[in-house]
Amino acid sequence: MPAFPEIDRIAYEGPASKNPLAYRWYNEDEVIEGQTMKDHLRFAVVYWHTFRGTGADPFGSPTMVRPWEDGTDSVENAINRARVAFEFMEKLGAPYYAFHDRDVAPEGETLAESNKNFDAVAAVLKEEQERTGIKLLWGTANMFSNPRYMHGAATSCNADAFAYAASQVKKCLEVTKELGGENYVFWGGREGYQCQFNTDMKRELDHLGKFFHMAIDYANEIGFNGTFLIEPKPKEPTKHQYDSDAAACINFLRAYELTDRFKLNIETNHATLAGHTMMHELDYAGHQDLLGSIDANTGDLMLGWDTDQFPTNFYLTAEIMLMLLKFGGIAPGGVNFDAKVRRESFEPIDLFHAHVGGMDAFARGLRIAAEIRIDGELAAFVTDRYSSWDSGIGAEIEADKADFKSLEAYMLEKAEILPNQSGRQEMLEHLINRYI
Ligand code: XLS
Ligand code: NI
Ligand code: NI
Repeated sequence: MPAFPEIDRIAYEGPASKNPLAYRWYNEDEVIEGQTMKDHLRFAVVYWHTFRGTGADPFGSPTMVRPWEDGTDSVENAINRARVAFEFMEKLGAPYYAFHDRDVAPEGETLAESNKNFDAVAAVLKEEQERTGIKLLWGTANMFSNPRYMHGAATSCNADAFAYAASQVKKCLEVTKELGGENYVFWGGREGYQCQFNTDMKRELDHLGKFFHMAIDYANEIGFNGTFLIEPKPKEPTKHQYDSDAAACINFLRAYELTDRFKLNIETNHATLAGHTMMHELDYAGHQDLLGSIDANTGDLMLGWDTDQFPTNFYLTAEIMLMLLKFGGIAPGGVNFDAKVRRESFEPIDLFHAHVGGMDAFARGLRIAAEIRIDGELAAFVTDRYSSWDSGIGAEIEADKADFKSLEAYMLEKAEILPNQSGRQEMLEHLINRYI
């Protein structure tokens, strides 16, 4: 029996549609900049918020009404839920999904039992993938919920926690490979500290580097060729997370010689928690050629934690899409909705409203970004702004034909420089609004 009998496949109805369960901007087969919208956006649904989110918060109990759940933590319930998840994604028209090992299958009494549960559900996931053509964007291991990880996983003070985490990642890599996963993510929720007085930071970071090398070695051994992704986040649940932002992650990847195989999965709400915009984080990772995928959500600027809301702001999605287009697209990553419905939006239908709105906001962002690029005014402004580097002394500096002595000689002759150009910030912000 279908879980959403009243919902058909969500259709593209165009900008004039007033149907809330239709796409006004996301027309998956429409070609923009030489590629279909589907291939540009590579939307993914997350299993954890969408199918495991309960609506509980630190002050209140679960609120979500999910008629397909039988209330147990059984494998049978997990399998039934997997069928529901695929019905949902199929009706939405989402080409990808992502999970943590413990979202899809219940944790057992022992590692062996957990692995067995995971295999049983993975077999159904595979069947559903084959039935629907929906693919796995990435897998990841949950190394933050269980109390064994209270001090961290790879960065724990307890070597046994490292060993357990390694075993969990080993299994999750095997399953991700079996399901054709295109990437594998590490979000270091507890890889950080609460108290520096009890922390040997150097030792913890060395262990983290070692852990990632072991992951690469094992992936090579089993023939998993997907990209590894680190997901920056500055805090929550820890006071300080080692993967605090794109720049910190990249520094870590370089220091531990991991850039051959690792890239970043950048999340909007994590960027803002780090005091950056999403655009900043994407630009930083992108120009270092380390942009791998994005977790598409948004925070609430009134709140200081990871609210993981669905993105609806065209301004934000246009900025993100400008960056993705600038760096040649997001594949083999995707636009992954690491976002949850509010606890007051407790009905199953709200899952559709949330995703349809998020996908459409990104589709609109893609259209806006493409128009800005076709018109070329913004790019021309930036090119012109740096034109002093295209000839004369600027070109000499860039071509390594200058040194401090030659620059001094040049300046002594020239005597002074003039502030020759306005930054035109207000004009450009106004220009962007033309397209929104
Ligand atoms: C939490 C993270 C998490 C990762 C996957 O803040 O965003 O959901 O995406 O472990
Ligand atoms: Ni998050
Ligand atoms: Ni995330």
